Amino acid sequence: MTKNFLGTPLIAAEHGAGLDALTWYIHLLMAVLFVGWAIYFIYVLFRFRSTRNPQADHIGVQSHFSTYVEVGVAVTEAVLLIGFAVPLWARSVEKFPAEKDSVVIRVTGRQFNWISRYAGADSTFGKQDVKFVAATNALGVDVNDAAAKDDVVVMTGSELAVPVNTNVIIHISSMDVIHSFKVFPLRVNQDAIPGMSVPIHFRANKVGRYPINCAQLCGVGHYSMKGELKVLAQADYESWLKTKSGGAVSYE
Ligand SMILES: [Cu+2]
Repeated sequence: MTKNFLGTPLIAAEHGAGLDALTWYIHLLMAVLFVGWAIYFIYVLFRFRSTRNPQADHIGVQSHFSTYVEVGVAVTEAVLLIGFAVPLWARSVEKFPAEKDSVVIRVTGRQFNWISRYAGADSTFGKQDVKFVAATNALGVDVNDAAAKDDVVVMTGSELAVPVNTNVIIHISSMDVIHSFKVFPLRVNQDAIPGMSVPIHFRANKVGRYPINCAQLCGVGHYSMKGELKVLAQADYESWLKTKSGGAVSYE
């Protein structure tokens, strides 16, 4: 599919084109069924009108045409499901890249913003435990853990950055109610559920700034729970990360 007939948003991730193509094929099948049924309905109204058929026909339809059409529709649906939907799900949702070859981020939703946390230079996240949660330590990070020292936490602005053409894994969680992390151009959407950490993955292929939306009605401030995901060139990503850490972490 080259033309975007459905007017879906810009695609900025590798798996996006396959997803949009499947959506387009399903719409196409539904359009064919809709038009087919409408034509059949009008034909039947005309063909079996009472003036032409004063007596009911007890034998009914002799031809096998409808059976062939039904089999055709079933085969098309099977091809869409087995040939497109299942492989797409397996590739885009199930098949995760290795963490060592990916940028790994933890994103936590709360009423009403997103907090992102990066592992820093050592690629290891500092330990977290609910017992460390305090007014100055919303994520419950163990500040005595050596691995926590270089972690980067972006608390304000619901801001997130990832490098382009790189595998990204985001572990999504929530601090209070159910939120949902949605970035249309990256074709990712995952509920943020308290007590759970659910990973998603993607590979962004277009540099840009894309809106993060909360896709679950999560309270009175839901409308304001939007952020920005920046897809940056590798060098820009590294300098962005530096501006955020400043070599130290503040867990306010
Ligand atoms: Cu929300």
